[in-house]
Amino acid sequence: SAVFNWEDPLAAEELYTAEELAIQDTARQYCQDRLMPRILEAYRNEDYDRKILEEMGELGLLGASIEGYECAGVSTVASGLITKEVERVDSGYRSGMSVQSSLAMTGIYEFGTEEQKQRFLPGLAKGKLAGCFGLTEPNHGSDPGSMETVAREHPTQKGTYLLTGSKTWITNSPIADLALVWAKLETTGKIKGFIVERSRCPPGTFETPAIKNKSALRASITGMIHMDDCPVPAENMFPDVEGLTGPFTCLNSARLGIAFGSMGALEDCLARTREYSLERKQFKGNPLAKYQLVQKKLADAATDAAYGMLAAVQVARLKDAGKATPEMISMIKRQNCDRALANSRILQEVFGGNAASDEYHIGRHVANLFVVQTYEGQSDIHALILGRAITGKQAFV
Ligand code: TGC
Ligand code: FAD
Repeated sequence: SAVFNWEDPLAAEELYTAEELAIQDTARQYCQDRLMPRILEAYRNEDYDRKILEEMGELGLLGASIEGYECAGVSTVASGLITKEVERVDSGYRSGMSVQSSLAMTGIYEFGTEEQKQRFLPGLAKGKLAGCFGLTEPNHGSDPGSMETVAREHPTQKGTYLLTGSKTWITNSPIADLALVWAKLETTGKIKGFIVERSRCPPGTFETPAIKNKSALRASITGMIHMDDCPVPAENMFPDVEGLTGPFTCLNSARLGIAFGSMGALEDCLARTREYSLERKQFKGNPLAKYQLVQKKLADAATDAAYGMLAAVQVARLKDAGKATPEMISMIKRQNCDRALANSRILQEVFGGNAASDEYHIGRHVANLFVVQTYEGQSDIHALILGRAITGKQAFV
């Protein structure tokens, strides 16, 4: 007969294929055996280990849903489960993987020429190359359509563009071998995508200073991109896509991944809080877990995590069937991030003063989840995307 499993209350695992379950196991084992032991020092010292990308590459975890080009070609659910296992350890590790896989690789896969795909995707898939995705600018975050970065044709060298402008809060930029940069063509004002190869940029034209002393996501590396007449060959531009459709197509993939990932972080908070509440005793030797107010916190978190997983799996399946819309992805990105943040913050209370010690991990998840709710479209921006879809009225401007 059926048994209730608090770790998977609505039996989401029933929805996975045998292959997806095996991929989840592989990812979990790697994350718990290899990432978990590193996280405290990495977070304390803001030290992202570049080798992680290669380790993930060896296991086929990068760009996992891409077909060909040395990628694993797994389902969107399997790719989501990988993301979830990484974020169960830390959102920063997931961030480093997401920009590589969902943003840089997806962009090249969806919009690159065959030559671009052959040149860049295998190296990115193996983690030999590190990629980043430059959309956000110092003056334009939620409204990337107003970006100031421009690409102008080289006055004398035909077939070369010169990129000028700054991007900020760019995950992986300080270690990136290539940056997928979005810039407006000077002639048309239309947004185009460029693959900027660091090794081909003359000194002073492409700088990627790190943003230090972050209060969250400290286990990922974040920086700026400054471009000053940075020469990029026309063969490194995506030929056919223009406008925001380019970056937003990549974001659809990354946002769906975050809907899974944030549930990994929440599940970790729940498991740690449950364990702590069973061990910690207050008032006549009773474990905290015996108290009703504590049980309600656990019940709320377990419920939101279970609902969030079912919704993410549903949208991932629809995506593979060609039936997912960007609004569905906005809905689950927003809801899962909001619920993960709100629940983790409440679960944190169960640890009392110990929550202030990083050894208990809960404070790190809470700090990270604030950023996860902010990047890839802050939750209120997703509310406006949904509001526009529901009413037909646009409320951004
Ligand atoms: P809007 O008029 O809505 O659309 C402009 C054009 O884009 C098309 N489009 C989409 N295409 C594919 N997928 C989507 N989700 C799309 N959304 C829009 C649309 O059809 C239109 O095409 P066309 O041909 O008619 O031009 O554009 P808007 O300027 O009004 O946009 C408003 C808004 C709020 C929707 C948008 O700007 C937005 O989503 N803002 C949030 C910005 C954001 O998400 N930035 C993310 C930066 S990357 C990042 O954070 C990585 S962190 C990763 C990590 O470390 O893990
Ligand atoms: P703003 O756009 O200034 O928004 C501030 C607040 O105002 C938000 O709460 C927002 O919801 C609200 N707001 C804005 N407009 C409206 C409106 N019309 N109506 C109501 N409320 C509104 N970007 C990349 O391109 N690549 C990356 O790899 C990347 N990695 C990141 C890593 C980290 C650690 C962080 C913190 C950010 C990263 N980002 C990246 C940037 C991220 O996508 C932006 O921070 C995010 O899109 C929000 O933009 P903003 O910070 O400029 O906030």
